[in-house]
Amino acid sequence: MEGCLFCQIANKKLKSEYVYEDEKVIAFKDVDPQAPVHILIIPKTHYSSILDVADEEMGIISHIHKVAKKIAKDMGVDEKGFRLINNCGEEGGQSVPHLHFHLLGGRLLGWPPG
Ligand code: D5M
Repeated sequence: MEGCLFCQIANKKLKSEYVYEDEKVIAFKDVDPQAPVHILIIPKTHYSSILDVADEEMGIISHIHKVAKKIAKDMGVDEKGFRLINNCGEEGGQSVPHLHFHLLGGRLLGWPPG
């Protein structure tokens, strides 16, 4: 989508530190890491949030989880554990309106989140 930051990263008009790519998703390092491993996994198709994903399109969410599992293994955080988070909307803490999942690991993560 025109003007969308993560669409620009997905189509490489804006460069990022990519760690994974396939035909449906792309993953890159978060510019403001909150943990030693902080990766964003996004669909290449623009969805403003999870609320925009139609029931029949939910396969993309399962695919993102599959990719998260692979990245967690590749980055060596699978054994000690990691967190996969989707922030949705203003009170959910979403600041970029293109669906994304945060994969965080490499330290003990607190709960509940702030
Ligand atoms: O998360 C949005 C995340 O996106 C936040 O952790 C910073 C990150 N971000 C913002 N701009 C960039 C670029 N250009 N590269 C990589 N990461 C970026 P949210 O859940 O919406 O608050």
